[in-house]
Amino acid sequence: MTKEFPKNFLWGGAVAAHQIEGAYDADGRGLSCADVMTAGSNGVEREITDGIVSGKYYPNHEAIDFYHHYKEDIKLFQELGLKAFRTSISWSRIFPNGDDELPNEAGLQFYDALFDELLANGIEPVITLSHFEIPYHLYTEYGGFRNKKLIDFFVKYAKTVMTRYQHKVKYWMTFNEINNQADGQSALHVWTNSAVKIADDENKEEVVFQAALNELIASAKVVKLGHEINPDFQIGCMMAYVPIYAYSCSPLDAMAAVKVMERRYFYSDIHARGHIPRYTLKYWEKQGYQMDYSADELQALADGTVDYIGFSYYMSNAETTIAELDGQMISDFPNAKMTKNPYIKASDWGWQIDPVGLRYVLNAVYERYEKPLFIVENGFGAYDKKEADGSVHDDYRIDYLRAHIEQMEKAVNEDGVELMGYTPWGVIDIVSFGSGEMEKRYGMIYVDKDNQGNGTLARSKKDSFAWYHDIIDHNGLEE
Ligand code: BGP
Repeated sequence: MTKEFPKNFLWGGAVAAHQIEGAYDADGRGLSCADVMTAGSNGVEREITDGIVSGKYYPNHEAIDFYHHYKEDIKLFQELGLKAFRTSISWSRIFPNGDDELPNEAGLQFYDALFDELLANGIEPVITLSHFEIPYHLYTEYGGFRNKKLIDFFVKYAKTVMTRYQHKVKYWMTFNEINNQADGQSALHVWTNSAVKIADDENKEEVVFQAALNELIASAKVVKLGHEINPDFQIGCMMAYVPIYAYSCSPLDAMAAVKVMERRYFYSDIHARGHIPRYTLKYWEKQGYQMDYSADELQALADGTVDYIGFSYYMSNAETTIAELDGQMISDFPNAKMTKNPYIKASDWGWQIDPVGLRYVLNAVYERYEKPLFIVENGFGAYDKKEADGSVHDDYRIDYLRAHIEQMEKAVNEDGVELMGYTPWGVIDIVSFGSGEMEKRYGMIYVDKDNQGNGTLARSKKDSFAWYHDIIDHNGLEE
């Protein structure tokens, strides 16, 4: 017996343009912020360079060269049984500098060909407009999304691609994991998400809030515009949901967890509800932040609420105890410190594996917004070992995915959550975003390439390939 998912459930796989395509300077493409990050390794963070391309190894420049291999890859996706494929459009393929007057026709043609190939193989494209890459020129020239001009550049870019692909793409998302810049923990996230330039003497948090608000305004304008271009479009946001549990049953810990979650919900609260939440307005007031927004922009937020909530889910986290926060009051809380959760295990990269956390998120978010949900990333990054005969026995990945699908099924069939689909991350091995390494692998399809960039780029199937094929075939897990 199968515990089935809804009919037309979008079983798929997900990637992002700069982590898969390579061909970073082909056919008129401009540099994006993501192209000028070096690889990190052994816990060293990726370095964001001054944009000079020679003399350094940039993992995204070739990636897995999907730009030239997409036909053979889509054949494999079709064999796997995918019903949906999530990728992003590289903004700098379309507008090489971001502020160009006319789009780059060769870039537009690449995505025409890609979407045609997917559709010919019965695979629905699910498209993110900005997945951690913004034209580099918009950073150097304008200081990124802190500058209101970027709202217009983004709207123009979105209008161009939504018009061009209106009969090929139905499912869209605006900014990938927009809430990852929430606490500014990782410079990489701030940099690739909003490409924001911050002077040393500025209040970083205030600048990032302004950039995020500008992105949210841009997103809302695009949602409205997209519905005018094609009323059948389904346009969502894309959030990273990492539930933060209270460290203990102390009421202060419980309250602290609420406050830190608000910091992450700020983004989807605006996307889904169309106004700035009261807790953020209070926080800005308390901090004395002078945020720049007009009545027209507030109206744009209200007019451009999303159709669905797309999100990634990899792990959960736990809050430190109040005592460990050096006696900070809850109201000072936003700069949360996370601690290891003794109830769950972590991956080699310290990501805490928590399938029940996915059911928790599905329930919490559905209750909060009552809009359809779409899990557009979930997966297990691991070191894979390729055997002499080319096989990869990735039972740990199968275990991870199965456990998460089990919880998803409970959320749908027992809790009544409306779930559109599931596109596990890195259905084929690609460059890792966090480390820039190839050998943090997520795929069901192995790609022969190592951390130094050596390899034939040959593709081969891992054990998880046949396993996932059966899941899709049965529309769920067999008991
Ligand atoms: C998300 C991003 C992806 C991605 C994934 C896995 O944060 O949206 O771009 O790569 O996480 O992260 P990593 O590649 O660092 O393992």
